[in-house]
Amino acid sequence: MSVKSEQQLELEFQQRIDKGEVIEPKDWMPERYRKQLIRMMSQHAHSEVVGMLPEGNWITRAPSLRRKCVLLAKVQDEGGHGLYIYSGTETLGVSRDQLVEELNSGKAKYSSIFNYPTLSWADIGAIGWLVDGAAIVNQTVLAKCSYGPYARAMVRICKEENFHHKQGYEILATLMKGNEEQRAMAQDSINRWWWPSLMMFGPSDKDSPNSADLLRWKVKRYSNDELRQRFIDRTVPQAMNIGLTLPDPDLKWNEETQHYDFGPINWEEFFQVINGHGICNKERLKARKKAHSEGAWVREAATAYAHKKAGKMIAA
Ligand code: FAQ
Repeated sequence: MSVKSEQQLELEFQQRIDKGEVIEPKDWMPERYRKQLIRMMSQHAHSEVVGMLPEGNWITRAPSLRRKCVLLAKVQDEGGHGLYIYSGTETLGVSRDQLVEELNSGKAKYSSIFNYPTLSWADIGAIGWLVDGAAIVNQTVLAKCSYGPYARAMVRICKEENFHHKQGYEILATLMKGNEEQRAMAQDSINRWWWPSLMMFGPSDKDSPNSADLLRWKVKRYSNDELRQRFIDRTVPQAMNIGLTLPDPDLKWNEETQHYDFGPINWEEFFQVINGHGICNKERLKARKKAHSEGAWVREAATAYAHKKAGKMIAA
């Protein structure tokens, strides 16, 4: 029996990708593909979990029982998304403990957006509308990515994110129908969240070191800039509908390109945030570490229970 060379395996792998086949955990894959997926998926899982913090901050202060129930459900959904994606990442041969350790030690990245503070109730609307809105644009495409477990996790996650998106928009639409102070609160929130939401799509294509590999392997189907543009085109009319002004004087419809033109993004701010120097980076990490150590007894109890159950099954 002839043994295939690494080069031959890579060639066949790329042919499978080009034909649109889905790669499953037990299939052969290049080590770089596996590593890129672990990097991207674990960052995504961490983002879902850290993303619970800015909204969790408002659960006790939601303005009505209905708002409180909806927000509680949303925050729980985000925790669930983290779990699906951690489980998906584990299929690549890395343990969740290892990934969590990387997050808690400050080594791993998570989305820049969650390093901004939630200063008012309107920020909960802005997160649902803009942050979940951006996440949907990105994740709808990831639901067709080449790695099966990640793609399948995205299908369910996108359904839930759509509900999050609508609840955020509804919060803002309600505030915009309210008094002057409520409208000002909504506008102030959009002024603060618009630009960081655009940064969620990552650096511009020319500064994105991972995109070439990810596009070739059909993990990404569109570039960072293409998805950012898609989000802007979709979001501007929604802002107009409820009377919000997006804080960009250069934003205007371009008949020729059939897209909205927009002003320059502050990439210096983006790189500061992803390198640990955003407004809330330290606070977020501290909160995650505290939650992890306070949850130790739950993990120990679950492990003890699992061992006991396994022992009984062996004995039976
Ligand atoms: N924040 O070469 P690229 C959510 C890093 S989920 C932090 O372009 P890539 C749900 C990047 O990791 C939001 N770091 O990277 C929710 C890389 O660093 P590395 C999360 C960022 O991977 C809603 C370096 O910059 N979604 O919101 C960011 O090709 C509401 C160079 O960048 C996902 O993770 C950033 N924004 O493209 C939860 C989706 N952008 O690792 C709660 C999956 C870039 O080389 C409440 N991920 N970096 O040291 C992706 O689609 C991609 O990973 C991108 C980045 C597009 C984020």
